[in-house]
Amino acid sequence: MEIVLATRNKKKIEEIKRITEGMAVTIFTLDDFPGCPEVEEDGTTFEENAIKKAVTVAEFTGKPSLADDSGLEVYALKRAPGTLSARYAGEGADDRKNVEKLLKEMHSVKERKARFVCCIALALNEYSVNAFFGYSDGDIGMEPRGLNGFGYDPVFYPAGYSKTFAEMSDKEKDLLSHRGRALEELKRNLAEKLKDR
Ligand code: ITT
Repeated sequence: MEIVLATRNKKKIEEIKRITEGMAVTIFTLDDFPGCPEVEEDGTTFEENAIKKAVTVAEFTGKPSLADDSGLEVYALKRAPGTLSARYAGEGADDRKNVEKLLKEMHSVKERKARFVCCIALALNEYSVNAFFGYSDGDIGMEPRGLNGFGYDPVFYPAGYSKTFAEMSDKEKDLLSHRGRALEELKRNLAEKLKDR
């Protein structure tokens, strides 16, 4: 099956390619489809945004499309940054600025529980779309640690571990991550569908 990844985030592309390795899919990216419209992520949930991205790209390319909408929910901050994770420190903010803002907001916060959420939407065409979810629970650290990964990885300690996602190998992160888990759900669903045929 051919699938177009509906994301412009290079780190997400790397992770999705890595996790789907071995599946019978040929992956295309938006670089293969110049002119694909930008999607305004104005949904209030991860699911709404993921579906909007996948459907827009499936409609434009005429191929099945897979989108990822994800983010960090910090309980003490009423689940912020949530769907605004990529733009927490403002439009066009980079990972470093977003992490800086998060640590500033949390400088006197003792209760540091958080979770990463990932919604993967697979649109076979503009009429047929399914969403899959993955979660990763953990705590926010006091300062950034580690150089791997992206986004909030340097300040996220997955539950039961004393190192951040950014201090883990790719394989370790994929096994524990919200994205790894959402893609496992998708794989399970595809396997079930093929079995029923
Ligand atoms: P696309 O919409 O083009 O896919 P984006 O980066 O704008 O790219 P989102 O709107 O889904 O994607 O925002 C995701 C943000 O959540 C991302 O930029 C990070 O700040 C954070 N995030 C998501 N997954 C993460 C992960 O595995 N590790 C660290 N931070 C993550």
